[in-house]
Amino acid sequence: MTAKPSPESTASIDLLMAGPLLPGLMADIESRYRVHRWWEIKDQAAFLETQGPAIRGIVTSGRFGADKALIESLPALETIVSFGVGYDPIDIATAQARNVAVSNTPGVLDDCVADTALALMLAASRRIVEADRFVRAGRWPNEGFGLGRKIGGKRCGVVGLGNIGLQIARRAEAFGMDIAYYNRRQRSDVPANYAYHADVLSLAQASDYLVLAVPGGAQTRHMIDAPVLEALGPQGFLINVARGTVVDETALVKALQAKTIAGAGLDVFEFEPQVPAELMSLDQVVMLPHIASGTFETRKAMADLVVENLDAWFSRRELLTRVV
Ligand code: 8YV
Repeated sequence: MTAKPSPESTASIDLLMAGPLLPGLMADIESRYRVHRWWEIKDQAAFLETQGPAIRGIVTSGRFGADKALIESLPALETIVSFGVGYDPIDIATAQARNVAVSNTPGVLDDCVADTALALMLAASRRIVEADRFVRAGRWPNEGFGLGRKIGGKRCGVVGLGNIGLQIARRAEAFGMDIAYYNRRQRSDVPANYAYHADVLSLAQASDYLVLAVPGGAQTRHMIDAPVLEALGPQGFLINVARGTVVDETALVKALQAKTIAGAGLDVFEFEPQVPAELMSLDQVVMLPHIASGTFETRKAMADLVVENLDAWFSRRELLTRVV
């Protein structure tokens, strides 16, 4: 960890915080910088006019982002420091055009996100959440529960073999699964037994579990559509720890209702926190409220990296984990 710049040197730096972050992270930044809480400002247009010219940094997250209008309304903006690896709600093109440096928090959350993918695979296949509901409802003394499906010996198709995808593959391998993947480019630095597919449709055809680990944004929007779900087939599960936008959610609901796929484990949704009402009654779906990185340990590491990026920028114009 690098030394923090002195509070005297940062106290006069104006930052815009896009939304509420972890309390400890906010307290740390607010104790050393002059922070303006965007979401608490009643007249944002008036604020931009009077105080906007002083803002040198935006602190945000993969949830709150920073759009074109906001970036363009801050003439002195130098950097956008974001909490989270995904930066799809940050307008990167506008940041680049304005010469604004952007950072995210890669690396530190790979384990927890991959753990969550495996948790969802197991939960959906072994019907863990449904079984819990069965016990709680007092049904055990009078009824049998039925069987789940084994994941060992099945085919795990990873969509996006980046840092997180690789951790998912390693874990799935440890559970006895065969690994295949789709990536923009074939990777030569991964085990030779990881079978490469040049398109998602062919990977879906060759998978029992299709696990999504690609970034969000326009390039991957609705990459998982009706034909891909059909290719996954009635024994197949869709697992999403990436972004809800990667999946055509209407097509997914239809496939689950018609049982043309076996089930799904979803940490993210197309219009989160709104979840399609149709999914609520389907036992073969396990749903989480976007918690894949949500452990004390990982969120602390992400918060530390946000602070390190901020301090590195304002002490020496560097970002440790720079996107652009
Ligand atoms: C965060 C995430 O919860 O890192 C990401 O891209 O989706 C999560 O780890 C999110 O970015 C914080 O809002």
